[in-house]
Amino acid sequence: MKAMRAIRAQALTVMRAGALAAAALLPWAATPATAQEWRGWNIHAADYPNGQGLDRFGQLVMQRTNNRIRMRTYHSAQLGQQDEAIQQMRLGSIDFGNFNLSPFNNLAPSTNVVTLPFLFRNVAHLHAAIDGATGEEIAKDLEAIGIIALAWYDGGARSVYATRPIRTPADMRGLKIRVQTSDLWIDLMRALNANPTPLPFGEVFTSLQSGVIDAAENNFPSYESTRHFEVARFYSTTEHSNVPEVLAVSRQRWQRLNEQERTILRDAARESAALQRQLWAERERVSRQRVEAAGVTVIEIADRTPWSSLMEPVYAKYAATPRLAGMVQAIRALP
Ligand code: BDP
Repeated sequence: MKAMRAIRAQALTVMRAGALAAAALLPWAATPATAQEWRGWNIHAADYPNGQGLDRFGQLVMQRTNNRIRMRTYHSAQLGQQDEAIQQMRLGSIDFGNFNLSPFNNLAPSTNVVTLPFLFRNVAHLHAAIDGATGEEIAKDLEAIGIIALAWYDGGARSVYATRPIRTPADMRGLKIRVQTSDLWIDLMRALNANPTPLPFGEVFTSLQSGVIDAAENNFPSYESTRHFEVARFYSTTEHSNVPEVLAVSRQRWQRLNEQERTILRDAARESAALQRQLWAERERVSRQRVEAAGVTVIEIADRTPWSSLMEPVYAKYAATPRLAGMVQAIRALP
Protein backbone atom coordinates (compact mmCIF):
# COMPACT_ATOMS: atom_id res chain seq x y z
CA MET A 1 0.00 0.00 0.00
CA LYS A 2 2.74 2.33 1.10
CA ALA A 3 4.80 1.40 -1.97
CA MET A 4 1.79 2.00 -4.24
CA ARG A 5 1.25 5.45 -2.74
CA ALA A 6 4.91 6.27 -3.16
CA ILE A 7 4.82 5.23 -6.81
CA ARG A 8 1.67 7.27 -7.39
CA ALA A 9 3.19 10.27 -5.67
CA GLN A 10 6.29 9.92 -7.78
CA ALA A 11 4.25 9.62 -10.95
CA LEU A 12 2.32 12.74 -9.98
CA THR A 13 5.53 14.66 -9.36
CA VAL A 14 6.84 13.62 -12.75
CA MET A 15 3.56 14.62 -14.37
CA ARG A 16 3.56 17.97 -12.60
CA ALA A 17 7.15 18.61 -13.60
CA GLY A 18 6.23 17.70 -17.17
CA ALA A 19 3.28 20.06 -17.12
CA LEU A 20 5.42 22.84 -15.71
CA ALA A 21 8.07 22.30 -18.36
CA ALA A 22 5.39 22.34 -21.06
CA ALA A 23 3.93 25.49 -19.55
CA ALA A 24 7.31 27.18 -19.65
CA LEU A 25 7.67 26.29 -23.31
CA LEU A 26 4.10 27.05 -24.24
CA PRO A 27 2.84 30.01 -22.22
CA TRP A 28 -0.78 29.40 -23.23
CA ALA A 29 -0.70 25.96 -21.66
CA ALA A 30 -0.67 27.61 -18.26
CA THR A 31 -3.52 30.01 -19.01
CA PRO A 32 -5.76 30.23 -15.96
CA ALA A 33 -9.49 29.97 -16.53
CA THR A 34 -9.98 33.65 -15.64
CA ALA A 35 -7.37 34.96 -18.09
CA GLN A 36 -8.07 38.35 -19.62
CA GLU A 37 -7.30 39.03 -23.27
CA TRP A 38 -6.02 42.55 -23.89
CA ARG A 39 -5.87 44.16 -27.33
CA GLY A 40 -3.15 46.68 -27.98
CA TRP A 41 -2.88 49.35 -30.66
CA ASN A 42 0.25 50.35 -32.56
CA ILE A 43 0.39 52.57 -35.62
CA HIS A 44 3.90 51.43 -36.53
CA ALA A 45 5.33 48.13 -37.78
CA ALA A 46 6.25 45.44 -35.23
CA ASP A 47 10.00 46.00 -35.73
CA TYR A 48 9.80 49.77 -35.10
CA PRO A 49 11.16 50.74 -31.65
CA ASN A 50 7.63 51.45 -30.41
CA GLY A 51 6.39 48.06 -31.62
CA GLN A 52 9.24 46.32 -29.87
CA GLY A 53 8.54 48.31 -26.72
CA LEU A 54 4.87 47.31 -26.78
CA ASP A 55 5.71 43.66 -27.32
CA ARG A 56 8.14 43.74 -24.39
CA PHE A 57 5.43 45.33 -22.23
CA GLY A 58 3.00 42.53 -23.14
CA GLN A 59 5.53 39.77 -22.50
CA LEU A 60 6.50 41.14 -19.08
CA VAL A 61 2.90 41.53 -17.99
CA MET A 62 2.01 38.03 -19.16
CA GLN A 63 4.98 36.52 -17.34
CA ARG A 64 4.48 38.43 -14.13
CA THR A 65 0.73 37.78 -13.93
CA ASN A 66 1.26 34.09 -14.76
CA ASN A 67 -0.72 34.61 -17.96
CA ARG A 68 -3.72 36.05 -16.13
CA ILE A 69 -3.36 39.12 -18.35
CA ARG A 70 -2.55 38.11 -21.90
CA MET A 71 -1.60 40.96 -24.16
CA ARG A 72 -1.50 41.07 -27.92
CA THR A 73 -0.40 44.12 -29.85
CA TYR A 74 -1.95 44.68 -33.26
CA HIS A 75 0.79 46.43 -35.20
CA SER A 76 0.69 48.57 -38.35
CA ALA A 77 -2.61 50.32 -37.51
CA GLN A 78 -4.60 47.08 -37.86
CA LEU A 79 -7.06 48.48 -35.31
CA GLY A 80 -7.43 51.83 -37.12
CA GLN A 81 -5.80 55.25 -37.29
CA GLN A 82 -4.77 57.23 -34.22
CA ASP A 83 -7.87 59.37 -33.63
CA GLU A 84 -10.25 56.39 -33.80
CA ALA A 85 -7.94 54.31 -31.63
CA ILE A 86 -7.98 57.01 -28.95
CA GLN A 87 -11.80 56.96 -28.98
CA GLN A 88 -11.75 53.18 -28.67
CA MET A 89 -9.34 53.38 -25.73
CA ARG A 90 -11.75 55.78 -24.02
CA LEU A 91 -14.65 53.40 -24.64
CA GLY A 92 -12.63 50.39 -23.54
CA SER A 93 -12.71 48.48 -26.83
CA ILE A 94 -8.92 48.86 -27.19
CA ASP A 95 -7.09 48.07 -23.95
CA PHE A 96 -3.63 49.57 -24.38
CA GLY A 97 -1.44 51.31 -26.90
CA ASN A 98 1.30 53.76 -27.70
CA PHE A 99 0.17 57.19 -28.84
CA ASN A 100 1.81 60.42 -29.84
CA LEU A 101 0.59 63.17 -27.49
CA SER A 102 -0.45 65.64 -30.22
CA PRO A 103 -3.74 63.88 -31.08
CA PHE A 104 -4.71 64.55 -27.43
CA ASN A 105 -4.10 68.30 -27.72
CA ASN A 106 -7.77 69.21 -28.22
CA LEU A 107 -8.85 66.84 -25.41
CA ALA A 108 -6.23 67.13 -22.67
CA PRO A 109 -4.92 70.73 -22.26
CA SER A 110 -1.51 69.97 -20.75
CA THR A 111 -0.50 67.83 -23.74
CA ASN A 112 -0.26 71.12 -25.65
CA VAL A 113 2.66 72.17 -23.47
CA VAL A 114 4.94 69.34 -24.61
CA THR A 115 3.89 69.83 -28.23
CA LEU A 116 4.97 73.50 -28.17
CA PRO A 117 7.64 74.37 -30.73
CA PHE A 118 11.29 74.75 -29.78
CA LEU A 119 10.64 74.07 -26.10
CA PHE A 120 13.10 71.29 -25.30
CA ARG A 121 16.83 71.89 -25.55
CA ASN A 122 17.66 68.21 -26.05
CA VAL A 123 16.48 64.70 -25.22
CA ALA A 124 17.82 64.83 -21.66
CA HIS A 125 15.78 67.99 -21.06
CA LEU A 126 12.66 66.30 -22.44
CA HIS A 127 13.19 63.25 -20.22
CA ALA A 128 13.68 65.41 -17.12
CA ALA A 129 10.30 67.04 -17.81
CA ILE A 130 8.23 64.09 -18.92
CA ASP A 131 9.56 61.68 -16.27
CA GLY A 132 8.90 64.32 -13.62
CA ALA A 133 6.24 66.91 -12.74
CA THR A 134 5.28 67.64 -16.38
CA GLY A 135 4.46 63.98 -16.97
CA GLU A 136 2.37 63.88 -13.79
CA GLU A 137 0.26 66.83 -14.93
CA ILE A 138 -0.30 65.25 -18.33
CA ALA A 139 -1.21 61.93 -16.73
CA LYS A 140 -3.92 63.71 -14.69
CA ASP A 141 -5.47 65.25 -17.81
CA LEU A 142 -5.34 61.95 -19.65
CA GLU A 143 -6.94 60.09 -16.77
CA ALA A 144 -9.81 62.58 -16.86
CA ILE A 145 -10.56 61.51 -20.45
CA GLY A 146 -10.29 57.78 -19.76
CA ILE A 147 -6.64 57.10 -20.52
CA ILE A 148 -4.12 55.89 -17.92
CA ALA A 149 -0.55 56.95 -18.77
CA LEU A 150 2.01 54.39 -17.60
CA ALA A 151 5.27 55.52 -19.23
CA TRP A 152 6.62 57.86 -21.87
CA TYR A 153 8.24 56.88 -25.15
CA ASP A 154 10.56 59.05 -27.22
CA GLY A 155 9.01 60.72 -30.24
CA GLY A 156 12.20 62.25 -31.59
CA ALA A 157 12.65 65.66 -33.15
CA ARG A 158 10.06 66.43 -35.82
CA SER A 159 11.18 68.25 -38.96
CA VAL A 160 9.57 69.40 -42.20
CA TYR A 161 9.88 67.34 -45.37
CA ALA A 162 8.57 68.39 -48.75
CA THR A 163 8.51 67.88 -52.47
CA ARG A 164 10.68 71.00 -52.77
CA PRO A 165 13.58 72.37 -50.71
CA ILE A 166 12.62 74.33 -47.59
CA ARG A 167 15.46 76.46 -46.21
CA THR A 168 13.89 79.46 -44.50
CA PRO A 169 10.49 80.26 -42.96
CA ALA A 170 9.78 82.24 -46.16
CA ASP A 171 9.84 78.95 -48.09
CA MET A 172 6.91 77.76 -45.97
CA ARG A 173 4.51 80.35 -47.42
CA GLY A 174 1.53 78.62 -49.02
CA LEU A 175 3.02 75.15 -48.49
CA LYS A 176 0.24 72.57 -48.20
CA ILE A 177 1.46 70.64 -45.21
CA ARG A 178 -0.10 67.68 -43.43
CA VAL A 179 -0.44 67.97 -39.65
CA GLN A 180 -1.81 65.71 -36.92
CA THR A 181 -5.36 66.42 -35.70
CA SER A 182 -4.59 69.25 -33.29
CA ASP A 183 -5.47 72.95 -33.26
CA LEU A 184 -2.00 73.76 -31.97
CA TRP A 185 -0.44 72.18 -35.05
CA ILE A 186 -2.75 74.16 -37.34
CA ASP A 187 -1.79 77.43 -35.64
CA LEU A 188 1.89 76.51 -35.61
CA MET A 189 1.88 76.08 -39.39
CA ARG A 190 -0.23 79.20 -39.90
CA ALA A 191 2.35 81.17 -37.91
CA LEU A 192 4.78 80.13 -40.67
CA ASN A 193 2.24 81.20 -43.34
CA ALA A 194 1.85 77.58 -44.46
CA ASN A 195 -1.44 75.93 -45.36
CA PRO A 196 -2.01 73.09 -42.83
CA THR A 197 -4.26 70.08 -43.52
CA PRO A 198 -5.01 67.57 -40.75
CA LEU A 199 -4.84 64.04 -42.16
CA PRO A 200 -4.45 60.55 -40.69
CA PHE A 201 -0.88 59.24 -40.75
CA GLY A 202 -1.91 56.42 -43.10
CA GLU A 203 -3.03 58.89 -45.78
CA VAL A 204 0.16 60.93 -46.00
CA PHE A 205 1.93 58.84 -48.62
CA THR A 206 -0.85 58.90 -51.21
CA SER A 207 -1.64 62.56 -50.45
CA LEU A 208 1.97 63.50 -51.18
CA GLN A 209 1.95 61.37 -54.27
CA SER A 210 -1.24 62.87 -55.69
CA GLY A 211 -0.28 66.45 -54.79
CA VAL A 212 -3.09 66.93 -52.23
CA ILE A 213 -0.24 68.06 -49.97
CA ASP A 214 3.32 69.24 -50.69
CA ALA A 215 4.80 68.45 -47.32
CA ALA A 216 4.49 66.80 -43.93
CA GLU A 217 6.59 66.80 -40.78
CA ASN A 218 7.97 63.97 -38.71
CA ASN A 219 11.07 62.36 -37.24
CA PHE A 220 13.55 60.41 -39.39
CA PRO A 221 12.25 56.94 -38.35
CA SER A 222 8.65 57.71 -39.41
CA TYR A 223 9.78 59.47 -42.60
CA GLU A 224 11.82 56.40 -43.48
CA SER A 225 9.56 53.52 -42.32
CA THR A 226 6.48 54.90 -44.12
CA ARG A 227 8.55 55.47 -47.28
CA HIS A 228 7.36 59.06 -47.42
CA PHE A 229 10.92 59.84 -48.49
CA GLU A 230 10.16 58.33 -51.88
CA VAL A 231 7.57 61.01 -52.62
CA ALA A 232 8.95 63.98 -50.63
CA ARG A 233 12.65 64.13 -51.38
CA PHE A 234 13.72 67.13 -49.24
CA TYR A 235 14.07 66.84 -45.46
CA SER A 236 14.91 70.08 -43.60
CA THR A 237 16.12 69.67 -40.02
CA THR A 238 13.79 72.28 -38.53
CA GLU A 239 13.42 70.11 -35.38
CA HIS A 240 10.46 72.29 -34.45
CA SER A 241 8.82 69.91 -31.93
CA ASN A 242 9.90 67.06 -29.66
CA VAL A 243 6.43 65.95 -28.64
CA PRO A 244 6.78 62.66 -26.73
CA GLU A 245 4.54 59.59 -26.76
CA VAL A 246 2.62 57.72 -24.11
CA LEU A 247 2.26 54.05 -23.30
CA ALA A 248 -1.27 53.92 -21.96
CA VAL A 249 -4.03 51.63 -20.77
CA SER A 250 -7.76 52.18 -21.04
CA ARG A 251 -9.24 53.43 -17.74
CA GLN A 252 -12.08 50.93 -18.20
CA ARG A 253 -9.56 48.10 -17.82
CA TRP A 254 -7.43 49.79 -15.20
CA GLN A 255 -10.37 50.20 -12.82
CA ARG A 256 -10.81 46.44 -12.71
CA LEU A 257 -7.20 45.70 -11.72
CA ASN A 258 -5.99 45.18 -8.17
CA GLU A 259 -3.02 47.03 -6.69
CA GLN A 260 -0.61 44.20 -7.31
CA GLU A 261 -1.56 44.04 -10.99
CA ARG A 262 -1.27 47.80 -11.32
CA THR A 263 2.27 47.67 -9.95
CA ILE A 264 3.15 44.92 -12.41
CA LEU A 265 1.83 47.01 -15.30
CA ARG A 266 3.59 50.19 -14.19
CA ASP A 267 6.94 48.42 -13.80
CA ALA A 268 6.58 46.61 -17.12
CA ALA A 269 5.70 49.90 -18.83
CA ARG A 270 8.78 51.63 -17.42
CA GLU A 271 10.99 48.78 -18.57
CA SER A 272 9.40 48.84 -22.01
CA ALA A 273 10.03 52.62 -22.23
CA ALA A 274 13.69 52.12 -21.33
CA LEU A 275 13.95 49.65 -24.21
CA GLN A 276 12.06 51.90 -26.65
CA ARG A 277 14.28 54.88 -25.84
CA GLN A 278 17.43 52.88 -26.36
CA LEU A 279 16.19 51.47 -29.67
CA TRP A 280 14.91 54.88 -30.66
CA ALA A 281 18.26 56.65 -30.51
CA GLU A 282 19.77 53.97 -32.71
CA ARG A 283 16.85 53.98 -35.17
CA GLU A 284 17.06 57.78 -35.62
CA ARG A 285 20.63 57.37 -36.80
CA VAL A 286 19.90 54.36 -39.02
CA SER A 287 16.81 55.90 -40.62
CA ARG A 288 18.71 59.05 -41.50
CA GLN A 289 21.43 56.95 -43.11
CA ARG A 290 18.86 54.95 -45.07
CA VAL A 291 17.10 57.98 -46.56
CA GLU A 292 20.39 59.66 -47.41
CA ALA A 293 21.54 56.47 -49.11
CA ALA A 294 18.26 56.55 -51.07
CA GLY A 295 19.16 59.98 -52.42
CA VAL A 296 17.14 62.27 -50.15
CA THR A 297 18.51 65.81 -49.77
CA VAL A 298 18.85 66.60 -46.08
CA ILE A 299 18.91 70.36 -45.62
CA GLU A 300 20.60 71.31 -42.35
CA ILE A 301 18.90 74.22 -40.61
CA ALA A 302 21.85 75.64 -38.70
CA ASP A 303 20.12 78.65 -37.18
CA ARG A 304 16.59 78.02 -35.91
CA THR A 305 16.08 81.52 -34.49
CA PRO A 306 14.22 82.82 -37.58
CA TRP A 307 11.80 79.91 -37.06
CA SER A 308 11.40 80.03 -33.30
CA SER A 309 10.93 83.81 -33.29
CA LEU A 310 7.67 83.35 -35.23
CA MET A 311 6.19 81.05 -32.58
CA GLU A 312 5.09 83.73 -30.10
CA PRO A 313 1.38 83.53 -31.10
CA VAL A 314 1.39 79.75 -30.54
CA TYR A 315 2.72 80.17 -27.00
CA ALA A 316 0.30 83.02 -26.36
CA LYS A 317 -2.66 80.85 -27.34
CA TYR A 318 -1.71 77.38 -26.03
CA ALA A 319 0.10 78.26 -22.83
CA ALA A 320 -2.43 80.93 -21.92
CA THR A 321 -3.84 79.70 -18.59
CA PRO A 322 -1.77 80.15 -15.41
CA ARG A 323 -1.48 76.37 -15.12
CA LEU A 324 -0.10 75.83 -18.63
CA ALA A 325 2.11 78.94 -18.52
CA GLY A 326 3.47 77.64 -15.21
CA MET A 327 4.27 74.30 -16.79
CA VAL A 328 6.21 76.01 -19.60
CA GLN A 329 8.11 78.06 -17.06
CA ALA A 330 8.92 75.00 -14.95
CA ILE A 331 10.20 73.14 -18.02
CA ARG A 332 12.39 76.05 -19.04
CA ALA A 333 13.79 76.27 -15.52
CA LEU A 334 14.90 72.62 -15.55
CA PRO A 335 18.69 72.29 -15.65
C1 BDP B 1 4.78 59.47 -35.52
C2 BDP B 1 4.15 59.00 -34.23
C3 BDP B 1 2.75 58.48 -34.49
C4 BDP B 1 1.94 59.51 -35.19
C5 BDP B 1 2.65 59.99 -36.42
C6 BDP B 1 1.86 61.10 -37.12
O1 BDP B 1 4.93 57.99 -33.64
O2 BDP B 1 2.14 58.14 -33.26
O3 BDP B 1 0.70 58.99 -35.55
O4 BDP B 1 3.96 60.45 -36.10
O5 BDP B 1 2.46 62.09 -37.52
O6 BDP B 1 6.03 60.03 -35.26
O7 BDP B 1 0.66 60.94 -37.24
